[in-house]
Amino acid sequence: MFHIEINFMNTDQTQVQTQNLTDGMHIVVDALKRNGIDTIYGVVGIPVTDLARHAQEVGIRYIGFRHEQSAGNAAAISGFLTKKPGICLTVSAPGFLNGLTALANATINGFPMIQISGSSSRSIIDLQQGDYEGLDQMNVAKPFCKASYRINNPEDIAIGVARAIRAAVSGRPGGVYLDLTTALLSAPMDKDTAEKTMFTPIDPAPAYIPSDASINRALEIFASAKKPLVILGKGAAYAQADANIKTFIEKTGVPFLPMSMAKGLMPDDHSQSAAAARGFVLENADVVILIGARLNWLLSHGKGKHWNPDVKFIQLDIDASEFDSNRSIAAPIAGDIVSSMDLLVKGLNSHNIKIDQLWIDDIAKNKTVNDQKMADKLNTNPPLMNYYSALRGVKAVLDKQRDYYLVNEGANTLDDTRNVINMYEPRKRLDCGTWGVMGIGMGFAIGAAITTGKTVVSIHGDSAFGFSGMEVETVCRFKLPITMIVFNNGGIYKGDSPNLGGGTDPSPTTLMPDARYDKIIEAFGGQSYYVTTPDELTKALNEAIASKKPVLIDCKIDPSVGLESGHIGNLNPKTIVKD
Ligand code: ADP
Ligand code: TPW
Ligand code: MG
Repeated sequence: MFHIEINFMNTDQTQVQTQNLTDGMHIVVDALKRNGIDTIYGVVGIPVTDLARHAQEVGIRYIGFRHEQSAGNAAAISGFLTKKPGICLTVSAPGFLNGLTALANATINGFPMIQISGSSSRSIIDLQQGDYEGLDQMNVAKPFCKASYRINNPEDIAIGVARAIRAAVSGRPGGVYLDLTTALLSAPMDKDTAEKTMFTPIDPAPAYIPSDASINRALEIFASAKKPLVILGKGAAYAQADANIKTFIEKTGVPFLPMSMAKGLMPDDHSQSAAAARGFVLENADVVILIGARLNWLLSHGKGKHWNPDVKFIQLDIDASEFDSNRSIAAPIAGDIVSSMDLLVKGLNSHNIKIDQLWIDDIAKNKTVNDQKMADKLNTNPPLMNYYSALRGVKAVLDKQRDYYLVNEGANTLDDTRNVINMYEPRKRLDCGTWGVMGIGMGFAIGAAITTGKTVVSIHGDSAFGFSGMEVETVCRFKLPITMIVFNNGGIYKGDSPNLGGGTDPSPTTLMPDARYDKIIEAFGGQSYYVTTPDELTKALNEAIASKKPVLIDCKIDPSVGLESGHIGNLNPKTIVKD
């Protein structure tokens, strides 16, 4: 379909030459396809428009977005769901930079993705002579991803793609940047020679089998515990060791706590879940088994008043440099979680794990008290909905669903939804992750819908939604079964904060209290609802899911009810002078 223009002396020769020629752009698409890439998320323009067209021509799905950050987030979440790198395609400089936030976020979270950007002329960039969208992208990308490569020659394309794939999925997964120069995309190459360069990497994410000694050491410490606890992280969810994790937990009877995106790896209503006794188990556990979870800020670095100071850690991680990052790890298990769990489960036969019934009973008592507190919060009926009464309306619907994905972003909207909405299946909850980043919502929702073909319910705070809200058009253009719920309290955390200077400008946290986000989807032909009561919300959500079409529900929340910074207000700077 695409013709290469080369000026030859005679017409016959031109025909012969072009028949046998291909070019960098076609070779790139060929290499991606042969590596099993079935979808590209992106925004086109010079110099990658034809690349996207040709990808579509050969049967790769191309999902065009309104902003590269959302395309990158979609690619990242598809990587998390499939263990294959999601691909994000962007133009040079500004498009590249727009995608870079998502690439960095993927790297921090351990999601495999490859951002492919076109770039301008090397010689002009290197001498800073002012090329169209000129930027030294490969070097800019380096601190934000696992690896950053540039392909300069068409004969290196297969190698370059293989390197990018390996870097993204091996070890701790993450983001990779792949720079394709305009010169490369137009570089001619003999078809047969190009064909000979093609290959796909063998075993790109090799198993990493832990030593028997590390498994035995861990099981001995586990067997000595009086109050053990398992913490499941999103690395465990990613690894897809679901059956062995279930066996290990159920066979030993050990209580478990899921990190946010590991919810559903074991069902939230499982009798061994200690989620409702989180504070109690962290303060009291004497041995904690971290399965694909880091001791970062989300676990108070394993230190301080939230933790038993004498706790011993067993940690399963594919990245051995993670051990001792915050606390000494008594039993590091360096390996991939599939292999590690397999050996741990086998090792249970030769170790006598017996969990103290008193520990189980104490957790149960603590859970009962907290469950009651939660039920009380959920059962209030304030005149204007608060987060809990609204979530009661959502829970009434989602508790009956299994076959759907939940995307969640915001502050109060994030924390309260996580605590109220149970997950029952692995890798179904997708959220702000390690950085607590706003704006992942629409990209994750679209990425999940495209990757799985399933229904997605995305719950956004009104501020969070604003970061990627224009992707509603993408949802409608691709007719995706996504129901977006905006918890609209007219602000970041709260909608009723004053301007401390007394002027008429809205406060830093104030957004429009009477904004109607439902009107946005109407512009693109989608279905809208505006709800002010839990029952209306339940009805709207039921209808929305049943329709399998794009729906946006604006859910009016009392502007005065949010907590500053949600559940992490303690992380704000402690300024001496209070206004
Ligand atoms: P959470 O936020 O849920 O606590 P983190 O993202 O902090 O989870 O931690 C995930 C950990 O899982 C990372 O340290 C990462 O190296 C590890 N990990 C990811 N995939 C695997 C795997 N297949 N096998 C072992 N460890 C893994
Ligand atoms: C990329 C800082 C954390 S939470 C939040 C912001 C702006 C929005 C909270 O308001 P929302 O939710 O979404 O309406 P709610 O229910 O509490 O009212 N920029 C980025 N990421 C982050 N985390 C911020 C800013 C922030
Ligand atoms: Mg809000």
